[in-house]
Amino acid sequence: MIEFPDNFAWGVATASYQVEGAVDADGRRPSIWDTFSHTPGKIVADEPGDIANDHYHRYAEDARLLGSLNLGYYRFSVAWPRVQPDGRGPINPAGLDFYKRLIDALLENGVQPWVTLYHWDLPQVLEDAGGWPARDTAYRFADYAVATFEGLQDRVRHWTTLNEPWCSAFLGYAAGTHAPGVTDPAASIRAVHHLLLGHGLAARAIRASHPDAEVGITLNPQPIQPATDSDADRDAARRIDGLRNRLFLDPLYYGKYPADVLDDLAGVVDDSYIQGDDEKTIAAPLDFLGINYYSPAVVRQGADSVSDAVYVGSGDVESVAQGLPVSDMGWEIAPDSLHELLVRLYRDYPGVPLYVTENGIALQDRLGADGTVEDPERIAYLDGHLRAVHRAIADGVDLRGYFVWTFADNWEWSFGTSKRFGLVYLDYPTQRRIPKSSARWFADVARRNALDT
Ligand code: IFM
Repeated sequence: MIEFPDNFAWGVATASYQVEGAVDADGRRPSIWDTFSHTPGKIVADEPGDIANDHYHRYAEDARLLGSLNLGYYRFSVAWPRVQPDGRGPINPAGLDFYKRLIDALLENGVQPWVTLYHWDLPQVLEDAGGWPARDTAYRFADYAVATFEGLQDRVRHWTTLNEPWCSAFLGYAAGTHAPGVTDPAASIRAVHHLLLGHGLAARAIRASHPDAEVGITLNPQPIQPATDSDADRDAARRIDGLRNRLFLDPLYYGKYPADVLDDLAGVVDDSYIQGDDEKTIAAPLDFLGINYYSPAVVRQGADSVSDAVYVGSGDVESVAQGLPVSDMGWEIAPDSLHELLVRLYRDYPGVPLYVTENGIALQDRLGADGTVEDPERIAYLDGHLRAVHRAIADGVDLRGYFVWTFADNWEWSFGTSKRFGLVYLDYPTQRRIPKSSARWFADVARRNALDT
């Protein structure tokens, strides 16, 4: 048996806009994702997230199902436009009450809540006022985060400020494939800074008032390798590792942006957006770092003008497929790279406990005629990645938990409901939840705290 440490956290993760639906309920106002998903051509089949898993109304059933899967934790996010619909000012008690009901239902079923304060659903009014490229949004986030924390802290120990700020900044403001759909490289870099500043302000304020709370952030760092040993490819890997990983990790851990990355970005944006003690504020002490891992990248200096829109300021860098098996997202499956990533992170950024806060695979799952969903490829994927996690722990990484993305199939951003990541199958026409074979497998792993050898 491959045993995990005592008290290892087993869980699943979701995000508000991907599951809740009920977009007009109880005072909620639009987020950038409501606007984006209602813009023709942005989402597969033009399918917005208005209903998604209708979790807003079905949370009690979901909490029971989560409990039946032996899960210690449910990681979910709070919708800012539900709790503070105008992006500033008073809290909407009806919005906050939803999360109180959800948390109480989880606790009744033996599941601990793990709250993410921001998983991409910025109130549209704040985007209209400049969005993340505007400095004021950092302060608006901190106010919202503290108010939400105050409202729920009696029931919740673990708090994640932001989920994957790389996506918010680079997919949202550089590539434009995520809300708000902007394609302005300079804006994306300012967005990075204000997201991190918002994190730092919020984390400091929460810690100051409640030293017992566990406060961290979730990033989606990626192992980046050069396609060849050439100087050009190695420099491409340095630049992309800088943008994807060090641009976030260095200020969070060491209170300083990496000088080489700021140099790379000099032609994109001047650094006047970094003011006073901002970098120190960002480096608020972390109780944990969450890591969302799906796939590594191999990059090379591209020919002509081939470049990826998220590789801001990097010129003609492109990622190169390695010919590995891929998920239904087209993402290459490489569990060893998770081990490599965890070991590298804990070496370069030691001292803070790590959690894998997302890992999982999209597959073309089918509901069988007998009413079951068999997904052996997902079991193999999770098994392989859990072995990589276990090896990292054996190698000395202080890794304390693992969360599957995701609980039930849900609304996968620009892919709508066309991608299925869940342990539980969502039959959208009936909203029936049907645990897949991977759900039973994962429940058993969580119960035993171990994998078979
Ligand atoms: O669905 C997303 C989630 O919202 C953030 N991390 C990656 C998942 C799969 O794309």
